[in-house]
Amino acid sequence: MTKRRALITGITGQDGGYLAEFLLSKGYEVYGMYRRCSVDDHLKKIEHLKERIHLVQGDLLDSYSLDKVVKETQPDEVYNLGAQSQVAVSFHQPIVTREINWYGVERLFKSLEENLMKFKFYQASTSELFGKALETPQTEETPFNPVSPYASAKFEAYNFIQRKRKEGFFACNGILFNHESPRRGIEFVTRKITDGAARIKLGLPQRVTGKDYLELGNLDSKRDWGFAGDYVEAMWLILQKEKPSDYVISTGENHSIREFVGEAFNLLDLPLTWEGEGINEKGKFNGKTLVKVNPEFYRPAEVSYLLGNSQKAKKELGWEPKVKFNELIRKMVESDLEKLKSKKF
Ligand code: G4F
Repeated sequence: MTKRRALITGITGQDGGYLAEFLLSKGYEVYGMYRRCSVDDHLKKIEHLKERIHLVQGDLLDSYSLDKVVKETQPDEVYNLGAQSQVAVSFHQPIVTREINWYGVERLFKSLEENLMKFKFYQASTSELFGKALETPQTEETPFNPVSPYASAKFEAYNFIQRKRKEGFFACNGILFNHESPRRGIEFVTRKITDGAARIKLGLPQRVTGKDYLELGNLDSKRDWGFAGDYVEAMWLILQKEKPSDYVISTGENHSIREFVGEAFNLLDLPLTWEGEGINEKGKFNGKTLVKVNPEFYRPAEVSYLLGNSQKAKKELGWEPKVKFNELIRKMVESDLEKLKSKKF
């Protein structure tokens, strides 16, 4: 029997690697698309997969390259994970964000439509679409209220996918809430915290600032954090349904950034006490300041409260998250400690 072929865009990102591993375990032939400029840095992240998947060069900004990738790979299933994924960056680079996160989806879909008879398409949609959420918890029925250029672009892509479905294509949106892991980039708050806390524990300076304390932005915002390894299974399940649809994927539990910080430091036997408010708030251990607020990390428009309800995914896909909040932080903290101890940073 011929193997089913999957094309993953954004193969060098956190989810790309986990999804490739998952699809390999299901017997797929996996093609991972990467951008030329990401070769040096990011391919390291999927070093362990290089012998088992096919790497193809392509860019969501370039239709010519997408045509080539589609013709070469002829996928049965396409997982569009490639994106400018940093919300904060989108405020400074709204145009490139829109080009990749919205028009990039249209370009890729056009290539698929023009070159293939049949394919299934998974679009990485996001809980950022809910923005200043209009109801809690958020479900597939909750109206969107995006507040960042990142979310606006993803909103247009979401609508595009729904239009394609109405035209008869098997196209689905996975509305994934935040999902983290030891492979998360340091630009995101969870990994910044676990790396930063592990450095403090080992007496090492912070990665970017070189300081002996961790600097963060808004400590009050709340996120529904799950484990990326659990969430890639949901992506696959979404494409295995008989009928295409959109699904919220979340844990149903949320926590503030402050709680995440507290738990990470607790795991390292550095229990913090919090003093002050707003930009003057500090996290201290034995009188020493280990965490400070720096308004530089505030966003022009903040999404302050996200909480998902993934009952539809549970009912229709049989999907439920396995890794809980504390376990997720433990995995990340332990991994960072180990990496730093073996100087893999
Ligand atoms: O970790 P974050 O940067 O993730 P964010 O913005 O929620 O977006 C992530 O999840 C989305 C799913 O909902 C994805 F669509 C998106 O691609 C990405 O993966 O920030 C989380 C929260 C924010 O409220 C932010 O203001 O943490 C707050 N925060 C506080 N201090 C910080 C910091 N965020 C970052 N990155 N760095 C800080 O120092």
